[in-house]
Amino acid sequence: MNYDKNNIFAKILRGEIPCKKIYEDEFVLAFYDVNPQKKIHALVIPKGEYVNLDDFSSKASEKEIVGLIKGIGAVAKKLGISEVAKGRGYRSLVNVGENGGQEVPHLHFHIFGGEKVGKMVS
Ligand code: DGP
Repeated sequence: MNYDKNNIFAKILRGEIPCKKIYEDEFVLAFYDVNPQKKIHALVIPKGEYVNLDDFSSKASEKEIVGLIKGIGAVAKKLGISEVAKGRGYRSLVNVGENGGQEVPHLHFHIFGGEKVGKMVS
């Protein structure tokens, strides 16, 4: 699986284009989606170069895998939507490839919240 270093999220990671940052640590960067589908719509991306979840699950180190999952939890908490933060919950999903509807070829988890998210798949 070839990683395109010029994809938009690679450019955001390098600071070449701006984002509305929510959270950052050693393993992840989280920022608001430019085209929000719900009241709160965030994206959490690993700092490593992974095309999608297949690529990540087969090549990422255990530290990176744990870091990404913990990062998603940290972002939901920071946004005040996690049940840990006494929020009302949220949905996280990841699109993979053509059938999954993935547009940007750098792995990203969507986080939707701030309101009832609705039907799981339309
Ligand atoms: P997906 O279809 O799962 O690949 O979702 C890609 C998401 O990325 C989509 O909801 C819009 C968002 N997006 C695309 N370009 C940018 C950008 O330049 N900045 C930000 N913040 N989000 C972007």
